[in-house]
Amino acid sequence: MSIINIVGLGYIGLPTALMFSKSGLKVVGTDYNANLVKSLSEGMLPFEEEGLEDVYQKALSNNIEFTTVYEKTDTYIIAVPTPYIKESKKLDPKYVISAVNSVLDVCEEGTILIIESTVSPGTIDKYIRPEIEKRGIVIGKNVHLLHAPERIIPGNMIYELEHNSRTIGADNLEIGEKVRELYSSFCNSEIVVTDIRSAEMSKVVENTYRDINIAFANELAKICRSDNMDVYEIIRIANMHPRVNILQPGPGVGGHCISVDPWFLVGDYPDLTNLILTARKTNDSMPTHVLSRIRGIMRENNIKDITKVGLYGLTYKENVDDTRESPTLQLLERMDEHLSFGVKVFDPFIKEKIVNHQFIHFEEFINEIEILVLMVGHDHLKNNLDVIKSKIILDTKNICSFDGVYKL
Ligand code: SAJ
Repeated sequence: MSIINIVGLGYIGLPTALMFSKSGLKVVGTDYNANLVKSLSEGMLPFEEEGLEDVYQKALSNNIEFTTVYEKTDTYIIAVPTPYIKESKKLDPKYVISAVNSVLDVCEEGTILIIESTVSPGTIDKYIRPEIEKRGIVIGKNVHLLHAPERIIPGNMIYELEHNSRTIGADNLEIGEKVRELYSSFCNSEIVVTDIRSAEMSKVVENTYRDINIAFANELAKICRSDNMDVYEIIRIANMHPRVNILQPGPGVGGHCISVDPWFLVGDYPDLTNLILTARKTNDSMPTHVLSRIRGIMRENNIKDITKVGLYGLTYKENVDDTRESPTLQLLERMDEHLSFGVKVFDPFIKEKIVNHQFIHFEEFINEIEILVLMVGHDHLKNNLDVIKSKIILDTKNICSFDGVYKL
């Protein structure tokens, strides 16, 4: 193999490109965002991740290239975003389709074309194959099509790229084996080769499983709240059973994966997805549950002014800077719907103002509020527990152990 061209240098494509390059393979990373390409070429990473800087330096010393242009080569990995359409709950494959076409414009005969972007089950058959075939290209001869969905978790990406097992979906086992070998240049765990539809489906099933498990924890939180029981203690004890592993309740489920992928199954199999739909609705109801807890706490403490309430955390989870579908944004949207404006917001990871009444300085934020709602458990907060002690606290992430703290 000559050069691997990774297309899309976002949260998945960039670390993947760096890992291949670190392992000694010749890598070209392509992105249509010229500013991103420029800063990557000048030594600047667009986001932070444990271990990313180190891998980046190694890749730079192995002469990784960043460009806006597609490379003429025989191996491509497409890791462009697959936005989801909020209203229809369906995936929009436009970026994948456009990247596939750009690859087909330049690629060599017999090229290997791997799609890493998460796609809803059936997308490759429905959209990608016809797109290739309408150009008179024979799949399996002129081009080999594969799907290799990623499994890495933001916050621990580099470790997981190396240690998580992977799935390769291929039409042809021999090509699947070849791609398995390619990924084993950095992946030390088992790499399973299967067909493309099973690879698409298993990816979405993994995220759906987690969504359902979190929904169970959230439902338990509501049950325990209604009858004055400690949900954390109950989950802790239940999880001591060797075959029970309940996840943690929280203010909602965000991110571009777990809160999105289950909808693909609901959209495609509406008559067969009662459990999946209920779980989705349960998790989506959590910001409203937090809102009603806030109202109750305001009443109890005789605080009438919503501007005295502050939400800590805007990201979808701890120690990342990604705000997509975040429970705090969902909560703010619901407050707006109820014409309740003025709640204050702070997140140490978000330095630009993206919502109203957002603070950039923590102390200033704390000084302005009476009720502090902990929406995200950033390490920053865990290191500042002394600063928040004097506030009335609603802790949705079970971080504070001091007396008088309200829980979910
Ligand atoms: N959450 C809870 N309770 C929990 C765990 C998570 O409320 O016990 C919430 C988080 O706060 C967050 C949301 O769920 O709002 C999702 O966070 P996450 O850490 O569970 O997952 P993601 O979205 O960062 O990454 C997931 C992972 N999938 C699984 O664990 C099955 C990751 O491995 C995938 O690669 C990623 O989706 C993806 O790209 O699909």
